[in-house]
Amino acid sequence: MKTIYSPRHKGHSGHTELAEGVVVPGFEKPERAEIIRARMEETGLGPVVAPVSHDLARAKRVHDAGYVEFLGRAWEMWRAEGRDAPVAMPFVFPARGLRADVPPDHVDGLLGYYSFDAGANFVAGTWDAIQSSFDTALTAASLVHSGERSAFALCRPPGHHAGSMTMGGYCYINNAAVAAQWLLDEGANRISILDIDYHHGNGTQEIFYRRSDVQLINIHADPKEEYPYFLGHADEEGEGDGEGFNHNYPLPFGTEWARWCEVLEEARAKIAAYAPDVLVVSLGVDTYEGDPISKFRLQSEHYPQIGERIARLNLPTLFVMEGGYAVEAIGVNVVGVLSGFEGG
Ligand code: Q9C
Ligand code: ZN
Repeated sequence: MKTIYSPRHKGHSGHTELAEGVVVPGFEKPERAEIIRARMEETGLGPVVAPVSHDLARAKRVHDAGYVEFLGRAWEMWRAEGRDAPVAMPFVFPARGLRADVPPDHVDGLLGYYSFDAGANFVAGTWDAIQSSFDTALTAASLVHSGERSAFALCRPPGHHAGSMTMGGYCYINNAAVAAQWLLDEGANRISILDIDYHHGNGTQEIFYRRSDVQLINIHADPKEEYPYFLGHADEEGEGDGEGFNHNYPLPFGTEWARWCEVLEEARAKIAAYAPDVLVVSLGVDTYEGDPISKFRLQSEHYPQIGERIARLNLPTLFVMEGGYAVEAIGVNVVGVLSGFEGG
């Protein structure tokens, strides 16, 4: 299996986040992708190749055009305010009772207008990293489109929390959604997205909620007790044309392999019944017992079994990197899924 990877992700570094009332260094840091790439090379899973540049029009197929353009301007607008602060972050949001239909002019207003939380911040290299992550997803998608059984998009920053016009949860462009739409635009009829990140993929759900050409299955921590809190309940089944094509499996804190795997089997049955042309896996390994921000209890030995079960669907499969923050184990766990898929 080929891995698509760009060192340009490293420009997105030195940013911070709010955690438990304190501004701390971002958990979503460059070491994550570097440790995965090192493990890839060490295990000889397959070649690691650079992405090809793609037109941002492909991102605007699932995102608001003004949103994508703001992502490209946010850092220069921040600097134009004469600020020395090395991190641009939002602090005011159009929540209930406020107007969400008029984009403000000021960068502070725009950062909040296009965010659902304060978790997608900008430093000087963030936009370049976002673009490289987008290119990585689409380059991997084109490999699968041209007949490869699978490909791995080592995207950073991740994407599944990013909605049609909202960033958050370390995500800006929704790489998996952009890849799914690209595959449809290139001739696929149906795509399934299996999101196995610990957190609900609220952005992907929002983007495809009214559509029947993308089936979305999410296995994640129950939003009643875990981030993103405001989407991911079991009764969200899609609307309009999309009714019946969205499946959420919220699970409690402390979920272990036995239960998680039962749910994966339900998900596999749903995917097999839908019979997609391509399966896109939003691959997060923050389900790991050692993850610093998560509360499931999967162990490293379980990740190859996930890959092996996904392979049994016998579908062209695109893996897109999402979360996973136990940096010392992230390489073993991600490469575990991919090598399990390839048959050990
Ligand atoms: N400081 C992904 O896994 N909340 N995003 C963190 C701990 C945000 C996770 C709280 C978690 C976002 C792609
Ligand atoms: Zn996550």
